Amino acid sequence: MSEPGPLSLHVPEPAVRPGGTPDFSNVKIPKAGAVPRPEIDANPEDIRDLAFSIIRVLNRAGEAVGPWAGLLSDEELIEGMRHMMTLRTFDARMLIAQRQGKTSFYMQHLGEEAISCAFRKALSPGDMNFPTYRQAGLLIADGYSMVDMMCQVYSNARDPLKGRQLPVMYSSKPHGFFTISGNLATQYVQAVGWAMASAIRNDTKIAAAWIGDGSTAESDFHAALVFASTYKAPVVLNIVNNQWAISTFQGIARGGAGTFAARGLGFGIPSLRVDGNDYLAVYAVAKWAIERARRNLGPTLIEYVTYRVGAHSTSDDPSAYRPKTESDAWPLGDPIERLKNHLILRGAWSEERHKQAEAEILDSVIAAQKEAESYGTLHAGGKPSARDMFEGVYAEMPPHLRRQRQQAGV
Ligand SMILES: Cc1ncc(C[n+]2csc(CCOP(=O)(O)OP(=O)(O)O)c2C)c(N)n1
Ligand SMILES: [Mg+2]
Repeated sequence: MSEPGPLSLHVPEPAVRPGGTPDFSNVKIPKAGAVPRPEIDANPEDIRDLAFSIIRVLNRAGEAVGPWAGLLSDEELIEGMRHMMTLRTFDARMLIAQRQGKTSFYMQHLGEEAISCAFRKALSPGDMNFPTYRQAGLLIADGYSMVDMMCQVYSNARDPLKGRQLPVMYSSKPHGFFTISGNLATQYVQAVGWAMASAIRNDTKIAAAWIGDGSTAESDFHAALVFASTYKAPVVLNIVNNQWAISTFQGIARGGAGTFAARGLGFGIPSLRVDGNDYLAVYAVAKWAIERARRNLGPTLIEYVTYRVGAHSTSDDPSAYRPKTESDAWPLGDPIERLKNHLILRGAWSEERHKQAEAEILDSVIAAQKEAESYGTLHAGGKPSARDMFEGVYAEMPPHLRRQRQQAGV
């Protein structure tokens, strides 16, 4: 054998950079309906393949096919459609509001609407999500007030969080939406801890953890999996793989694992991959995992395969690191278009009804925006009181804060 040469590091690179032709030939997409639906008490060893495939229900023709289909009625699907359209319209209005200086910051969901909207419909009241900034559909699909959401984005006098959180970092206990933390991956340990507490109290409520592809590189993600696996905590561990973590492509955090779902296998956690742009598939897989948790069968890990069509946030310019046309080349399509085609095929929807719904939804979002703006925006109108800064953290305010509050005269 020859002498070994000098060592070198392997640094994964995305397939294409700006100026190149988008290429997703590495994303292997099975036919819709091709992946089996195991019993919810299946032995994790027997369903390892599900971590390397993609569960899909809607085929290219818009039909719902295979063992994961058939769970939702026309009415439920139309409701899901409206939720996704509402989230998209909400995003578009808030993006403009940021450009107009009414808020400092905004984060969109463009292309990822099916995931949070469908997941919420599979949960029960009292269950708790530990979301990231890209799951506002959990609130929209649960009927949370858009006015309150906008007031939070504007940090105005009616902001439920009183200007203490970055815009889009909502919080609503009654809607099962734990306060968003900007520190990525903290959601995972908190969700598993909450789920363990629910089991210790012999309660019936389950938790859902949320994380992005990039954030799975954080140690909190791995620590959470240890606890979920050991104690069989009643938790659904969601990974939203939208291909990018700001300018870093998913291959960096995925590393040598074939898929993000495969991360769960080493922990003996049933791990599934699902088409994140297919409302029916997301709902079906969420339902499966939630039922497992509820029946005390333990955690399930779900990787949603999707694409972040918009910029990471209003502070980001994706043309610096990926081809401008990459989102057009994304092979799993657009979640709203796909559900629309399916509903039309079922005879439950039409182009005209879609246009009408778009107009109605835009009207309701604009009305909510007008109302929210009557309470102020970032630089105009009402603001939370400076006194609020001191409230709501300590049961008993420490002396140094009391002094500061006195100095501020509030
Ligand atoms: C602990 C921590 N590290 C870094 C950041 C800065 N940061 C904010 S979002 C982000 C990218 C996250 O990407 P991903 O997890 O894929 O989620 P996505 O934004 O794609 O939904 C980074 C690095 C942070 N907020 N917290
Ligand atoms: Mg990402």
